[in-house]
Amino acid sequence: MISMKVHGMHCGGCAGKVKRAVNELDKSAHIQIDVKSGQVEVQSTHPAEEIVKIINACC
Ligand SMILES: [Cu+2]
Repeated sequence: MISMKVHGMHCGGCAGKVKRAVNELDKSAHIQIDVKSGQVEVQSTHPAEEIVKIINACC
């Protein structure tokens, strides 16, 4: 599981963007986002670095 802090994510819209971006890469990924703390947890079979890259690119 990947657990990371995302800066610049302040509302449900941002969280939705992150979710969509990850799901585009991996349809079966499980994503949990806490908007207040910016904590994002992703369960995916894809390499962590790819997931992190995609999340960083959309915020
Ligand atoms: Cu937002």
